[in-house]
Amino acid sequence: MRKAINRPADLALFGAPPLFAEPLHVGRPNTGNRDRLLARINAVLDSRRLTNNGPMVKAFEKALADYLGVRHCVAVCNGTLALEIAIRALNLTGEVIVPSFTFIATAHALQWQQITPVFADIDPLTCNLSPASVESMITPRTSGILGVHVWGRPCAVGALQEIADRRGLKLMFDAAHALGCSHRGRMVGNFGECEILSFHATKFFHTFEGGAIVTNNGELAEKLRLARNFGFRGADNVVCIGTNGKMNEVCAAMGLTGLESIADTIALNRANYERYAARISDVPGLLLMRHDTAERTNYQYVVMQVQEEFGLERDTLLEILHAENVLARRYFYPGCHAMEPYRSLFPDARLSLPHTIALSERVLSFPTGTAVGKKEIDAIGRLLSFVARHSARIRAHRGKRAAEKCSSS
Ligand code: T4K
Repeated sequence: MRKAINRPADLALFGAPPLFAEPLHVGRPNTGNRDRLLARINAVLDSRRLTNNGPMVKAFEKALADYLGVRHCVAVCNGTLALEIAIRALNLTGEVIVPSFTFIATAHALQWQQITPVFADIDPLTCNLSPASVESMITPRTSGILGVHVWGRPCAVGALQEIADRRGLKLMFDAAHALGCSHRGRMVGNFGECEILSFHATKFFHTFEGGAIVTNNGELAEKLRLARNFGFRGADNVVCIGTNGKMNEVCAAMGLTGLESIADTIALNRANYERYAARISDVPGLLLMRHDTAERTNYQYVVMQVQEEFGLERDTLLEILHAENVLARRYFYPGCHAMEPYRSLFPDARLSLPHTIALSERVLSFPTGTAVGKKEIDAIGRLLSFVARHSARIRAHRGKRAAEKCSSS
């Protein structure tokens, strides 16, 4: 780690060497106990059972269902496939209401199946679907609501369920961020008709690629199992349309290994989160996303909103951070509605999404997990504090450098 930053010219943005020699990433994978992982992978290789609902997948499904206190877990090859299979198994059609403030997979999983994602706005306090906005978007074509527990903070589950029941809609959740989180004391995974999880490498808990659908509905679970395996019920007997959504044995081995250390991973993320919170507590205009401390949460994302009082726009701060090798991300800018094909299909969607647009322009996710230690977080905290204190000088220095570049070219 380099240098003290005492004046704008010390910033890498202006040509100084970066604060960190190596990039700090969001989403650095955790591997858990490598020896145990390799032992499991060796067992898979020895058994020559590599996929098709083998013993590792079955053991992983059971371990995950136990962890969540949910009856059925159907492991699949990624979170997007989990969404697609669940949407189909629930017979969703026509229009489904989703937030625009989510990863693009949530919307694509609908559109991929010719179902129109209708983007509802978020509540600016929770950053999750606003039940009032959801209600205002319901039309005779609406068949369901797909809530997303963004950054692991559960949606307004009760209010959404009440709307779904009253209006005769199916409710499911994209819980890609929310493994290990609880709502009113109950683990996420137990709400709506079903919930989907992602175990992508960038998640705090991963299976390289992977995902699962969890539900307490046995009939639905049976449909999901058929759908992930081409519709086969036994050899040579296909009873419905299906796809290949299976998780393989090596991915399940990673999952079983990761589950053994999930509490340690969460503890590490929690310590990182609390350290960031302490280091930026007196930085004006940086609002750290908070968690309900009465609930369980996984602390996998360190998310801040860059507000006006910070003195620089979010994207300028992002440039400064990237120059210093702090690879913060703008999850989920600019919102699904502003990306194709939705931008062209629904050019007016933005008119009903003021809170989504405002948040997507302010938000930044910071490196956490094993990508950072105490020293790195302290240095990032000092950098943020310096930038906030000297925002006017940085702006002026930037303007001066841009003018010099112009006149020399
Ligand atoms: N629903 C929601 C709400 C989601 O957030 C997601 C996925 C899904 C559904 C779909 O689940 P999956 O089908 O993906 O299982 C990443 C992930 O690819 C994606 O899984 C995740 N959400 C999304 C929020 O983030 P990118 O395009 O930003 O990833 P990428 O490759 O830029 O990686 C992010 C950072 O992580 C980089 O700085 C590098 C680092 N990294 C990445 C990989 C893949 C590593 O250090 N090692 C790695 O192996 O989408």
